[in-house]
Amino acid sequence: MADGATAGRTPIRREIDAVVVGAGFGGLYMLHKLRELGVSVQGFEAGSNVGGTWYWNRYPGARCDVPSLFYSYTWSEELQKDWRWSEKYAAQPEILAYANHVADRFDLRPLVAFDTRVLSATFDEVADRWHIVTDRGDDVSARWVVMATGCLSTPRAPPISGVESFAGATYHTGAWPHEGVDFSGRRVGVIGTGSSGIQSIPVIASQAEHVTVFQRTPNFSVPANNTPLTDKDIEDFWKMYPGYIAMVKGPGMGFGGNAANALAATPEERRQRFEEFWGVGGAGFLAAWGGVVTDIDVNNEAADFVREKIAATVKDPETAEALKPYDHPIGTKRICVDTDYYATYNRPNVTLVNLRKTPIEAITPEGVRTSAATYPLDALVFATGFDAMTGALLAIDIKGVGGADFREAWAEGPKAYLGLAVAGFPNLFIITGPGSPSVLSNMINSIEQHVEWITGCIGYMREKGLTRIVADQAAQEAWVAHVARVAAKTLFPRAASWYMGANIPGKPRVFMPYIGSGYRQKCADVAAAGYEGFELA
Ligand code: N01
Repeated sequence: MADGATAGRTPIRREIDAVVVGAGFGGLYMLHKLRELGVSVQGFEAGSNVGGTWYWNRYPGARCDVPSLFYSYTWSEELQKDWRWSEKYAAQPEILAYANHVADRFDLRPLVAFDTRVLSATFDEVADRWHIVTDRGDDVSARWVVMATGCLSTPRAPPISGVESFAGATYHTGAWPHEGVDFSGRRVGVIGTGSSGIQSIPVIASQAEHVTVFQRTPNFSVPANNTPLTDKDIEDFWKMYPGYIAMVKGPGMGFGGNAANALAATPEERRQRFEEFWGVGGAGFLAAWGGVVTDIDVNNEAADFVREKIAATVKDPETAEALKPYDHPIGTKRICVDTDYYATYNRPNVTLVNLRKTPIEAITPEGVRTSAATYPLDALVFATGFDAMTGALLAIDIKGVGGADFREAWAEGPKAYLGLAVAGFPNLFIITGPGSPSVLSNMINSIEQHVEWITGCIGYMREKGLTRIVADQAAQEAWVAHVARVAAKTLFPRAASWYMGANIPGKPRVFMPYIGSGYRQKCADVAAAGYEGFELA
């Protein structure tokens, strides 16, 4: 189906059982499960097609940092067997093709109104129903609302002075033009060196006349060592599949990491194992030893190891030094996974500008002016990230019981029971919300667990003839405190990361994902106890 197929449609005005907001991996599976349950459901999606994050993030080099075979739904073994990934780490077009394949194969598209942004959701406490209003004039009444709005779906560009005066083209990695961008013969500036910058810079540099990277904070990056997937890889995958399923469906959602005790090993053994994991590549580097994200000494060794790799790769010593991260323990900002990132700085057409030494003063019609120089540019790429985990939810005007304002409820930071539901906002569920493992886990596994839990809950309510479920304030507070306590035992709060909300000026600093163990079991226990911690009516 072509993008924009719902353009010009008539507004939807109907009573329905459930609304699902978002048609990324979370929304697609939620739609499928609700329809299977016999629930009438309407999806809304701001994009012109399915795919969510993979629909929007089309920048050059965009690729998953979870191996493709594990970045696949597990709920249909036939689907899993039919789809053949071509590479260890799939590139964005292939992942988007997979999302489209799922939508077609399970006939999910007719359930979704595309090009439609949900503006508001208002709870009618007499009828126990939500009123959903969209920017296309839809007005839908639904018993349940599921927010499958994504964790990294609200791109953010910093308000640098003069940005609107720039005469060249500007792009954001999180909202990349569908037709692609040809940088041949152009002088390109890239602001930002998180995962998006680190993935896109080598590809842009291979095309552009010159790339100037404006780096404020260096990040740790591990090589992907991406390879094509062979028949043998697929065979091996299926051999270990039952064990993998047992792990992800186990009590902890795969948390626990590698138990290898770094402190019981010699420095040579520790180094040897870091080297092995570096050779394999990918974010799994952090699991080389237990304790990398909890013990600062182990962490320092891992960080030193990566800094040595940077020094060994980047020929210019000043550039190498500027690329070494020192401001946060490794892993406490999302570790980046790259292809040729550090080596790209050996290219004659790439310049690194260290904004810690020479900050940006303004963007001018010609380019970027720092305290030391002006860099003339034809194009400027913002790889400056997202208002993570809360941005998409807070963009919707949500009013709960007694007119409770969702934005006010989260004014001091997000508060959700199990990351799934919010006190004061009945019959509203969040997929991979703050307070759940979410972005610290394999998102596909977490999405499946939430979708299945929500489906079970809605099924239970229908069976019992219940019209309202709402998180209990005390249960929510206890969970939020637990999430914070667990995070405080790790090194994560030491970083000014988007996990902490630190990339958005004024955003409350709260460690948003849940990093404890036993999450899946906890959710199952809550359900088994008749939805303990919820009030049902
Ligand atoms: O965003 P980021 P991202 N002047 O927030 C810089 C996922 N993801 O899009 O750290 C100059 O990490 C900012 O600098 P600083 C993944 O979970 C996954 O790269 O604030 N610079 C930083 O360098 C990831 O973590 C993949 O000092 C400014 C950068 O912009 C998450 O998405 C691929 C600035 C933003 O980095 C977000 O990644 C891509 C300013 N005023 C993304 N403001 C996969 O591999 C901000 N910056 C699956």
